[in-house]
Amino acid sequence: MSAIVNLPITDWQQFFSAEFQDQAIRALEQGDVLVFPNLSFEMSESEKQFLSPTIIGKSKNVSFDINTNTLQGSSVDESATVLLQQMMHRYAILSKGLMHHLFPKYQQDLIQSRTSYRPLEIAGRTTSWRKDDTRLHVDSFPATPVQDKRILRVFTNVNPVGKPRSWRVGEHFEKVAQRFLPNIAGPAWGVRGFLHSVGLTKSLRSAYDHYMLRMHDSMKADLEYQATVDHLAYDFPAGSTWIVFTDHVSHAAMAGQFMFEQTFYLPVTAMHDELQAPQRILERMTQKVLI
Ligand SMILES: O=C(O)CCC(=O)C(=O)O
Ligand SMILES: [Fe+2]
Repeated sequence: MSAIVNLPITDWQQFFSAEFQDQAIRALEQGDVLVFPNLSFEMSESEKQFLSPTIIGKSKNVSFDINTNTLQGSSVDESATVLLQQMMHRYAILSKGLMHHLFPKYQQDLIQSRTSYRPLEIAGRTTSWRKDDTRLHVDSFPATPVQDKRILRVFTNVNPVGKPRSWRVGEHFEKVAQRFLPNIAGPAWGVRGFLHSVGLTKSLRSAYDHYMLRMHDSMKADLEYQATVDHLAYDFPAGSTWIVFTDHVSHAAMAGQFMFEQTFYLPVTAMHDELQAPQRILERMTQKVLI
C-alpha cells in the first residue's frame, strides 16, 4: 500500500536541497502521497465569499485553464468572476512554483492543465457510479486520453472550519492490475478513431488509456472489492497540501468540503524511473507495447 509521507514544507516558494528533492521524487514515483501538513492557501477577506457551494452552477467544481485564462462552472456575477479568476490563477501559479522547486527534473516537461476549486461537500453527494469518487479508483478520464503521460495532482484543503478531507488509499497499482486486468479485453480495432472523429475524445485513446479507463470502471463497479479491499483511511487536515500521482495510487474521497486542485501531465519518459509508471507496469503484465 502507498505510504503517506509527511514533509515539513511551509512556503510555496521554498528552496530544497538536492537530497530532499531526491527523496521526494523517489517517494512520489513509487506511489507515496506527499503531504505538507502546514502548507496552506490563504484566501483574502473578499475571496472568502467563495466559501459557499452556491457559487457553482450544475457542475461539481469551478475549473480554470491558466493556458487560455478561461473559467468554467461558476455562477457568480461579472465583478466576482474577475476575483474568482484571480484566486484560481494564484493557486495555479503557486502550485506550479512548488512543482518546479520540488521536482526540478520534471520542469522542462511538466504540462500544466486545469485548476479546480471544489466547494461541495463530498459525503452524501449523489452521482453515477462511474463519477463516484467515494469509490476507490485510479484516475483515467474518458474524454481526455493521456496517451504517454502521467497524471500528477496537487491538492489543498481550504476548509474554513477545520474539517479534514477524508481519503482512502487502496492497494498498490500492481495488485489492482493483477486483480482487474485479466478480465479486461484489449481495445477493439477502429474504436479509437471513431471516438475521436465524433468528438467523444479530445485526442486518440491509446491502448494504455483503454486499459486504464477499464480498470477505473471495473474498480468502481465492483462493490465487493470496494467493501473488502485493504485500504488506509487518511484525513488531510484543513490548511494542508498534498501531491500524488493519481493514475498510480488507488484513492477515494469520502468526506470534506472546499479544496483546490491543480492537474499536471508528465510524459513517462521525464520520470526519474519510468519503470514505475503504470504504463510500463501494464506493458510488462500484458507483454504488449501500449500505445
Ligand atoms: O475531491 C477529492 O478529494 C479527490 C477526488 C478524486 O478522486 C480526484 O480528484 O482524482
Ligand atoms: Fe480520482
